[in-house]
Amino acid sequence: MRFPFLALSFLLITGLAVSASGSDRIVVEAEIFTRQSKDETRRWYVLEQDGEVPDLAGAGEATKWVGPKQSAAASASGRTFLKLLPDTRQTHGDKLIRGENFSPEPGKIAILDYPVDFPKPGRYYVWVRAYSSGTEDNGLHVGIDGGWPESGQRMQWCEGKHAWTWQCAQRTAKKHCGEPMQIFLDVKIPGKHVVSFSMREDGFAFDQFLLTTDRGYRPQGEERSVQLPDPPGKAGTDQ
Ligand SMILES: [Ca+2]
Ligand SMILES: [Ca+2]
Repeated sequence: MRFPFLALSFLLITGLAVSASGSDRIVVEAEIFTRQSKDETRRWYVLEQDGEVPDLAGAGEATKWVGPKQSAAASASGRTFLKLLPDTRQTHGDKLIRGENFSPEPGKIAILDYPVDFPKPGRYYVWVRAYSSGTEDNGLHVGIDGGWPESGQRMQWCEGKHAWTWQCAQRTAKKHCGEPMQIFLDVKIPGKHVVSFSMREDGFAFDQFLLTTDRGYRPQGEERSVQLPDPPGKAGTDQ
């Protein structure tokens, strides 16, 4: 599924901020993806405040999957977010089907692509703003340029149920709720790259993501998109 018309919006909404300390921050709305692939069993749907319930094309009862969650749009950035549907595993008691409602491996199901212009090489920590309602809708994978490094696997949320919550933590065998600041992408060559996300658990609700070289940065609330970078020598300016 492609949204070519979103390409321009991407340029308008995606932005880059350069903080006083010289670290970089890139904020992207989840709904401004440029490509979705491997979406036969699960697909990301755009949900908007006061928007229409999307046609799930036979994938399930739209009102059952969407209705209870559409209210989350009221507090999402841009009043719009993505929801991975259908969500057949909502509680631990629901049957776990690998390759359908759960994917321990990254890059297998429901891949979203975002072109991102990295201003410099470095380690970029990946934060995602998610809305989790239970224990089976709070996992995601992130990769870059078609690769899925270990440091992008098993993003995990435990705290912040029923509210949009930023997290940058990796689920590990020792720490199921996630090791903080263990989700990152190493960029060796600056310039354009493609950042991708894929399903770990169905039902995931995805509002924004943020990339930063500042390990100490902590996103709060709706992160504001910022203007595209100024010519070299000038710092970016908040809108
Ligand atoms: Ca689920
Ligand atoms: Ca959003």
